[in-house]
Amino acid sequence: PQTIHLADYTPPNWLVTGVHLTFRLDPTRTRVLSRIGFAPNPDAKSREFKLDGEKMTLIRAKIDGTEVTPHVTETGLTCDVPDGPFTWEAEVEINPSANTALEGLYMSSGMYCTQCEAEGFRKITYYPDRPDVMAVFDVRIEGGEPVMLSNGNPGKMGDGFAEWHDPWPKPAYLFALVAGRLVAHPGTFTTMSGRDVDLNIWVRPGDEGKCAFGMEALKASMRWDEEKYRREYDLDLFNIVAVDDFNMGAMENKGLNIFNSSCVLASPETSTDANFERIEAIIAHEYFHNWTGNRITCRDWFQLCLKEGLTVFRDAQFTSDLRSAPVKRIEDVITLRARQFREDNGPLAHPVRPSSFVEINNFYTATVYEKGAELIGMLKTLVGDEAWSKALALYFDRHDGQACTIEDWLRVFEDVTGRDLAQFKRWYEDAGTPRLSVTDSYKDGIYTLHFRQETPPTPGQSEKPPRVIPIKVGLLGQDGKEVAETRVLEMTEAEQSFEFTGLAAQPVPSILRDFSAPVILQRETTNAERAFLLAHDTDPFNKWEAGRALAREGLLAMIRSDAAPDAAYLEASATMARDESLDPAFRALALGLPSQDDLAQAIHDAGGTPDPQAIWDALEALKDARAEAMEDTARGLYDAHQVTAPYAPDAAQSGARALANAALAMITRRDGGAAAQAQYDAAGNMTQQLAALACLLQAGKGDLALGRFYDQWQDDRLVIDKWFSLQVGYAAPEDAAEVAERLTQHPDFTMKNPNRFRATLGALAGSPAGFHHASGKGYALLADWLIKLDPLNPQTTARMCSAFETWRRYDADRQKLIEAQLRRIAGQEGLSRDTAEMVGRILA
Ligand code: HT7
Ligand code: ZN
Repeated sequence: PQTIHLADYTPPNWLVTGVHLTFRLDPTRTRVLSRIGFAPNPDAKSREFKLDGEKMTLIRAKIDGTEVTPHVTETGLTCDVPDGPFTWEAEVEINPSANTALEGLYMSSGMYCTQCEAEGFRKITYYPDRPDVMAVFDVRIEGGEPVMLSNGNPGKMGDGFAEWHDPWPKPAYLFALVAGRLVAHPGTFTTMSGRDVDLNIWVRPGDEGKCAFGMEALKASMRWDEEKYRREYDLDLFNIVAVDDFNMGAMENKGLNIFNSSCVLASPETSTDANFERIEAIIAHEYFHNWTGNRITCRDWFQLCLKEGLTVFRDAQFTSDLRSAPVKRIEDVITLRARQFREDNGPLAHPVRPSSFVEINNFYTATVYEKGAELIGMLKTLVGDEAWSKALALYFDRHDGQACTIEDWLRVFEDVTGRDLAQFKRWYEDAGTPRLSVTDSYKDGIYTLHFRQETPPTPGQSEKPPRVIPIKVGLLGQDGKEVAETRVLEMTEAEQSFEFTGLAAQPVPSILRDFSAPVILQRETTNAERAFLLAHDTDPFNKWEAGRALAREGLLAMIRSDAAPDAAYLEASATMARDESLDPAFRALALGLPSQDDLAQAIHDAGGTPDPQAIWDALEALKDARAEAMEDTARGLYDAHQVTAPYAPDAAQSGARALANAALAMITRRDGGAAAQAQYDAAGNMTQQLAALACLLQAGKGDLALGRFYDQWQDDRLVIDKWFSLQVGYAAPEDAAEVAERLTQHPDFTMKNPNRFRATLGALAGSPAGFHHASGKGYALLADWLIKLDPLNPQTTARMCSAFETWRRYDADRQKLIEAQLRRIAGQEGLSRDTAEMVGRILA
C-alpha cells in the first residue's frame, strides 16, 4: 500500500465551481447523477484530470454534454479534458445495502445515511475527494422516502423528491444525505442577529422521547459559541439525525450532523449521568465544528488537528462553563493519560500533525484529538487570555472560507503577539510524552526549582529537541496557605532553573497546576508531602493529583513487595471524602483509583514488567481495605448524598449520585450486596440501576438482577449494549474471555453493529487482567473476531487493534502469545489496508 507524505502536498489541478447531485435511491441499486463545474487552478502545476472513485459502476460520463470514455481503475478515473473550464456529468450505480463498512452511502435499520469523512465521498460518485477542493452543492433526492435530508437549506419539496441547497462552499467530506422513516423532535433558536433557525433531531419512531436533552444541549451550544466567540449559525436549519450503525461518535456534516444514536439519545431511565454529560459534549463538539472545521477547514488530512484539537478544546471550555471546570479538567486528564499517553509511549506513537500515513482513518487518534487540544490549551496559557481572544477573532476573519494549515493557525498568533512560535511548533511535529523532572532547593529566602525535560524516542524519531513548556506553579507554606501567586514558568531549554524570592521558609511546591502541559512530571517526594497537598492544595487538579499519586505509590508497593495497604492513604482519602467543603463530584473522582493500565505503564516506566493479575489483586486488596477502613464514612456518604429531587442530569445531582455510588461500591464489599440490591430494586434512573447492578456483579450476586435487567430492557439497543459490556467488565480475570465468547453467541450479538461489537469485544480489550490472562484466550478471542470483522468493517477493526499496542510491556510468554495473534491477523488474505497498517505498526 502507498504511503502518503505531507511533504508531497501539491495544490489540486482543477477547482470545482459548483456541484449538482441527483440521487435515485434504491437499497441495492442507487443511481447518483452528478453535474460538476471544473475550472483550472491557477496555482496548479499540471492539468491532468483525475477523480477519486471506489466501489461503483460508471454508467456514463459526459464533458460539456458530449459522451466520453474515461480510463477507470479501482480507485478512480482519468480523462482527457479541455484546457479551460468545463462541465463534467456522470451517472454511477452504488449498492448501499452491501456497504457494511459504513463509509459512503449505506443502510442502517432500513434508513439511508452517509459518512464521508475522511474519504467516503469517493464511494458515492467520482470527485476530487480532498478537503482543499471546496464547492457549493445542490442536491436532489428521489425515492419516495418519507423524510429526505441533505446539507444546507431546503429547496423544492414534492411528491417523492426533495431538493437542498447549501450556500456555503464545503469539501466533499462534509456532504451528507439521510432518507427514511424518521420523526423529528423540533426546536427553534434565535441567533444573536435575530434570525430564527429551525432545529430538528431526527430519530426512528419510538425514540422521540429521548431527544429533549439533546435539543437543549444544541441550543446551549449555539448560545455559548455566540457569547464566547461571537460565532453565529449561518443556515436557516440545523438537523441532527440519530443512526444506529456508526463507526464513531458523530459527524459534523454542514447543517446535517449525523450521530451514533448512543451519542444523542438520552432519557433518565435509559442513560447514565455520564452518558448525559458525554452527549452534551458531543453535540457541542459537532456544532462547534461549524466554524472550526466547516467554515475554516483543513488543507489536507495531515492538518486534521487544526479542526479537531481546536474543537475538542472548545467543547471542553463549554463543559467547564456549564458544569464544573475542575471536574472536567480532571476527567480530561484521566482520559488523556489512559488513551493518549498510552499511544504516545508505544508503537503507535505519532506527532499531533503526522507527516505520513497509509490510511487516514487510522489517524483519528487520541494524539490528534486530545493532545491536539492540550496544545491549544498551552498556546492559550503562553499568550494569555487577551491575546487568545484577539487571535481567534483574527483567525475567523482571515481564514473564513479557506482550507488551512497549522502554519496558518500559528501565524495568526505570531501576528497578534509578535512572538516567534517556531519552538512551540515542535509540539505538532514531535511525537512522545516529555518527561519533566524537577528538583528544588531553598536558601536565604530564595526557593529554586530546577527542571529537566527529555522526550524518549518514538517510531521514526530518535532526536527530540527541547520544547517550550508552560509550567504553572504555586507555593504553599507549612501551614497550608499559599505563599506566592500561581506563576507560569516558561521552560524553553533542556534544563532550566526558576527562582522565587522573598520567602520566609522553604515552601511546598504545587507544580503543573491545572495540568498546564501534557508531560509526565517526575519528582522525588514523600507520601507525607502528597498527603499535605491532598489536604491543602488550592489548585483542584493538583489536589486530586496528590491523592492519585498517594494511591499509586501505595499500590506499587503492594504489587512490588506485597506491602500492606498504605494506612496514610486510607486515612487521607477518608478525610478528603468527608470534607463537606469539597464538591461531591470532586470527591467521587478523588475516590477513584489508578486504572490497571495506569499501573502497568508506571511499572513499565520504572523498568519493571507488569503482571496483570498482580495489579488486579492489589487493586482488589486496596478496595477491600478501604471499604473496611471507611465503613462508617461510606454509609454516612451514601445516606447524605441521596438525591430526593426529580432527576436532572446536571452537575450537582450527578456529583451527588457519583459520590453515593462510590460509597455503595465500598458498602457492597462489607454487606455482600444488600444495599446494592435495595438500590437496584428502587432505582428510578439508569445511573442508580447500573451502578447497583455493577456492585451486585462485583459481589458475585448479579445473576438475578442481570436477568431482570435484560427482560426490562431487551427492546432498547443502547441499554442492552450496557448489559453486554458490564458482564465482560465485571467478570473475574480468569472468566472474562469465556464470558465475552458466550456473549458473542447470544442472539442479540451482531458484529454488523459497531456499538454491540465494542460493547462485547471492546469491553474485553478494556479489562486488562482478563484480556491479558496468562492463558492467552483473551488475545485469541479478540483476534478471531477482528479477523471476522475486517472484511465487513475495516475501520472499526483497525481501531480495535490498538488493544494490542502495549504488548511489549509484558513478559516474554505474553509477548509470544500476542505476537502470534498479530501475525495471524497480518497473514489473512485480503486484509484491509486499515488493519494491515495498524498491525504492521504495532509489530514494527
Ligand atoms: N469529524 C468526525 C470524525 C470522523 C468520523 C465520524 C464518524 C464516522 C467516521 C468518521 N471518520 C472521521 C467526528 C468529529 O471529530 O467530530
Ligand atoms: Zn471533531
